[in-house]
Amino acid sequence: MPDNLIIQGPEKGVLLITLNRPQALNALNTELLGELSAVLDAAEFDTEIRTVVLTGSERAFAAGADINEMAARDLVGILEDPRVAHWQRIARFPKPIIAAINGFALGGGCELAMHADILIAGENARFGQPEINLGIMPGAGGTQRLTRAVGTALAMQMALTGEQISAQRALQAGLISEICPTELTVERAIQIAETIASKAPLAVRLTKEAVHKASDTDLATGLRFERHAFTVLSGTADRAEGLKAFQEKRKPKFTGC
Ligand code: DAK
Repeated sequence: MPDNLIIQGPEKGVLLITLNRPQALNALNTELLGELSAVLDAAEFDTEIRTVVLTGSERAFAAGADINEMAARDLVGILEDPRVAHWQRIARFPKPIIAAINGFALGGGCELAMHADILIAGENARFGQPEINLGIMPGAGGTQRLTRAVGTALAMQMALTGEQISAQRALQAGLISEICPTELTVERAIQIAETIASKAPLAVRLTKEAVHKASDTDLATGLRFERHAFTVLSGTADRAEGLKAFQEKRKPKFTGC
């Protein structure tokens, strides 16, 4: 059992992962990232798990990489940093991840939130890339994913000043898709996750991949991927079931085939 995570479910296709290092505001040390990576390894091939909700506490989603751990690493330690593989593992998880963000999402915490496919936040959420205050810079996508999400102007301001933005500003900028009352953030994320979990899994998987292509490639390549993925789905039993259920005016029963 992981020490730094609370795992609940799967229930109705949703696995709930709660970061649980309250003494350090969920700072992401190697151990925690390793546990998260191992849970996702298992979740990828568990057909009972269709979506993942990732959350922290009301005070902090995560306050960044563990600064004490980072302070102990020299140049070679950074080059051989095992956390890199954990971050890559999170990034290539094929099922949708919904981040339910309350409190601080700073540095690696903001970057972890941006590894999710849907970000929703409580009214008290604060986002920032404060690495510049430590004499470093973002190292897990903060210059790339943030820029794609909110544009160069705001990303540059956040990364160069280290200043935090509110949930309201994050919504306005397109970093998150919804704001909820803080105590309802996780509930709302689970609701979204359950809705997605009720859809045809292969269609969900390919849709996630196709939407990510929009920021990973040029338009022609993205459109080509979309056309191929659409064609692949035409061979699935779930497509036949979805269309038939509509014609028969009933709810579809998807099987993942
Ligand atoms: N690391 C370790 N401990 C932390 C922490 C962190 N990032 N953030 C908070 N804590 C600890 C505090 O030290 C304190 O511990 P005690 O003193 O009680 O033992 C406890 O959590 C409560 O924090 P505070 O007392 O400071 O609480 P406040 O409400 O006053 O302030 C705060 C909350 C979030 C504003 C403040 O704690 C803060 O500024 N924290 C640091 C935020 C930060 O600078 N984050 C960025 C870290 S750098 C990479 C991947 C990722 C990264 C790098 C490389 N590769 C794959 C190569 C990421 C880098 C980063 O994230």
